[in-house]
Amino acid sequence: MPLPTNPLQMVHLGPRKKKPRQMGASMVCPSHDIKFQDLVLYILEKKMGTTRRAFLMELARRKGFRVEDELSDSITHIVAENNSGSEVLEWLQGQNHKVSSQLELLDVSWLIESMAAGTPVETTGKHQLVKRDYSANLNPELQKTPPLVIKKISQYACQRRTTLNNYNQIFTDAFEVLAENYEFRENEVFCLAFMRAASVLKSLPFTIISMKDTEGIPCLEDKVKCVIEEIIEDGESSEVKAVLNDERYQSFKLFTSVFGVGLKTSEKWFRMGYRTLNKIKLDKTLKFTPMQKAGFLYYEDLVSCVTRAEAEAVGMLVKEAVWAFLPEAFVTMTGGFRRGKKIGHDVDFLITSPGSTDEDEEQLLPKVINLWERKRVDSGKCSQQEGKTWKAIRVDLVMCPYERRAFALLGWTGSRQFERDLRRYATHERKMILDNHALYDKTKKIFLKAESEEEIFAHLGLDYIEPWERNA
Ligand code: DCP
Ligand code: MG
Repeated sequence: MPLPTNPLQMVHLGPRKKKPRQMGASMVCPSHDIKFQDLVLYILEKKMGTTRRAFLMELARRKGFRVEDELSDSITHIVAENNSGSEVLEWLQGQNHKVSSQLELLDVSWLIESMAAGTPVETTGKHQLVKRDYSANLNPELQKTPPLVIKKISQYACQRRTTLNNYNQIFTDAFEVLAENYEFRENEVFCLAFMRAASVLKSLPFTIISMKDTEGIPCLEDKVKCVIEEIIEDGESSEVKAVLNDERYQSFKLFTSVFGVGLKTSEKWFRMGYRTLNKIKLDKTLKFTPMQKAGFLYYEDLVSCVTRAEAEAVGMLVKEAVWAFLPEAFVTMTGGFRRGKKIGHDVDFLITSPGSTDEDEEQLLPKVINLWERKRVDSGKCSQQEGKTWKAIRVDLVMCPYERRAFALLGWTGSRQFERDLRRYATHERKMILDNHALYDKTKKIFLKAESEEEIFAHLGLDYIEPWERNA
């Protein structure tokens, strides 16, 4: 262990077991056994202060951590307090320190939790100031400089890589509540502003901890920044709190949780004075659509999320049914599950078959539904709910002509914000029209063909974004 250069590191913190001591050139240094050989820690003094740094270094060493005084290539973990990822990266750049993809930049909470646990705890998004794989994602030529200086964040979700690892959930959850409330109030402009803001923050490789971190980030309007500022200062947003307590918001949230119920119906029920589902179900004067009837009947099943295992099981049933009519068909799970989500509100499938006729395509879904309907009746699994051994799950089936499968796959994989921005990008940046069926070049006046999603991105002049990076 290198000798401490700072005498404050000698600070004794209460009673301690006698340990063999090591003699230094001019001072006595307490020596501690290193229990965790793979980790080499460096604690950043910036914004933490000398005294606290010395205190934490001593404590960590006593707990068996190897803590270095100086920055060097052997450091594996850098621990900082009150610093954002961008600040730490900037500081490291100033020190001419190479940031490898293996280096962990962590908040002090990780060290404190690890010391409490007596062992290094797993580093997760809540500890990581910078996504660890971030520099590995970059062009190796660019890796020598810290990543944040290089990448300008695009206003388009289709030019950002957004995995499920969200470092700013505290903000994005708040924005999503506000966006939803604006949607319920049919204020599209504000709704979109908060959805875009949530989307851009989900793509950041660090957690925002000060307003300085928001500099250079697109899609953050003043209204949005006010909410960020309040959350940084108070840990919560008063506006979000008010919305969550708002009667209209609560009622709309409840009503739209019924399958088949949208804004129009919610508005009607709310104006009729309804606040609970039970009263609505009992109102004989209300007419429900077949979807709403199913929504009420299977309410509990449908509000509980679909797991991946359930989605896979449904996939087998879909394939079995589809192949009964079109043995050549490809059945692909799309939507959130294709993006790597562990749960979903439904399961989405895209079905396509080489050589299928228009008639085949038109008839497939009715045939599949009909087959399932017959099976359901035969098995007696009608609407009886008592002691039931099955679960109702929403399934979205999309059938498309084989030549259009790439467009359909791209369109049905989502996320919604990613799709919105793909279209917006095509229109505004390329003078093209993109939808779930085709891509039209308005300048050349031709439809552009594509056999794969990669080809569509290439037509649009975009870098390819993998499905799991489309969680915008
Ligand atoms: N989609 C679309 N237009 C629609 C509905 C959906 O383009 N009117 C696309 C974008 C969605 C995808 O299809 O991401 C699947 O829709 P879902 O509503 O099922 O959304 P997700 O699968 O992304 O999320 P969840 O996990 O809630 O099902
Ligand atoms: Mg879905």
